[in-house]
Amino acid sequence: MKTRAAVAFEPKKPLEIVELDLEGPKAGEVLVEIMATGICHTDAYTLDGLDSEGLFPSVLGHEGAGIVREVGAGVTSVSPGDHVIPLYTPECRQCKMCLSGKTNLCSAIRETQGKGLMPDGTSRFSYKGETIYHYMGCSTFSNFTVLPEIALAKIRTDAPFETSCYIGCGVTTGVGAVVNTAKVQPGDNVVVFGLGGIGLNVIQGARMAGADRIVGVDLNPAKKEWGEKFGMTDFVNPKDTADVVAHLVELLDGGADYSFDCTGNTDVMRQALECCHKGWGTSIIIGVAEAGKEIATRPFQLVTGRNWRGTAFGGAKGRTDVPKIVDWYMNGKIAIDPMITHTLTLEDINKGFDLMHSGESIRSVVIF
Ligand code: NAD
Ligand code: DAO
Ligand code: ZN
Repeated sequence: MKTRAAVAFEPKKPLEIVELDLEGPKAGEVLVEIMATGICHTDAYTLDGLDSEGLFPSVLGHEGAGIVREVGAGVTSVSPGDHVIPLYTPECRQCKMCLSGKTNLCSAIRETQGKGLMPDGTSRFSYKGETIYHYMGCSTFSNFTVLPEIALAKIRTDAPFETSCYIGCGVTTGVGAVVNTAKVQPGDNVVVFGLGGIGLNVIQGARMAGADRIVGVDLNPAKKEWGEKFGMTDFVNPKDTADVVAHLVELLDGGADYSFDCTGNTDVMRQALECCHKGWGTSIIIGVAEAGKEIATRPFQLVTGRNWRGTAFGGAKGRTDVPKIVDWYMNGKIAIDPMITHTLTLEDINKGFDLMHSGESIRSVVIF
């Protein structure tokens, strides 16, 4: 079949809207009509050539919601007409990682997914006979896409596509980092670095978990108002203080119980670790740093009881947890609508990247 898609032909170039050829689903695969997709910082990072796994030409996008249109042989967990959210972190429930009970990093299709291919080692997308790669196993910047069954969360049919697509990455990553990875408890003090599409979801996750002080840190003063909407109690602009770490340690009487890096900047990651409380504070890295970047701190920071951890997709097991997060949204436990600042057509998708880079948007969503 044919599908309209925004294709990343080369790094650092705008996406091009073209009609691609799309092969139907093979065994264990599913054809999904994408109804809406968010544009995440990680798409921009790959498009900018900063991702060591980035492949071109490819169909980017990993934050979608849509409807199952066709299933391949042997697919049992979804049927045509089901509403689904694609999962860049699948959940096979059979591999060593899934069965460990210790991680959400399913390994079932990891090798081929990282190479931009379906589990059989081929791509379903092509353009004028040339292979176009999949991205993060999702490729939601295409009106139709093919995914492995284990990479689809079936969700309730009354959830709007244009907002629930955000649960495919930003919401789950931020809220999940708080509840699954950090396991923030009522009364804990939290510091969030970077109040974008991820950081604001960390803030609302911390509020939901009953955190006491929720301190937001951002270079952009406009983010103060944004953080406050979702439960931030204090705002710090690093430009206004000579030593942001010392300031945070003082503000929180010794430091944060939990801190979160939502910037991808390795200098900020160090600040996030070092603003943690001696003896127990834990810093969670969410941001994805540029290829080749390394983190540093004095080892004594860890000797004296601070902990450094990271999280992918908020530690969520997608097929199990994503439908629950959709329920939280539909029941009003978490907010999504105010974070969708812009809706665009596919033809205008490059504007979504511009809005992100200028700091004007929290989330832009493309509606097909
Ligand atoms: P974003 O661009 O919307 O937000 C980043 C925010 O950080 C902005 O508000 C910016 O002003 C602020 N910032 C930049 N430099 C700063 C600094 N030095 N100090 C304080 N604030 C600073 O990005 P996003 O969509 O929220 O994504 C955040 C990061 O999370 C990215 O690196 C993205 O790739 C990553 N991410 C990780 C996962 C995961 O599973 N681990 C999932 C999605 C996104
Ligand atoms: O299992 O080795 C692995 C890697 C899994 C990749 C998980 C994604 C990491 C987060 C990237 C940002 C998502 C938008
Ligand atoms: Zn698995």
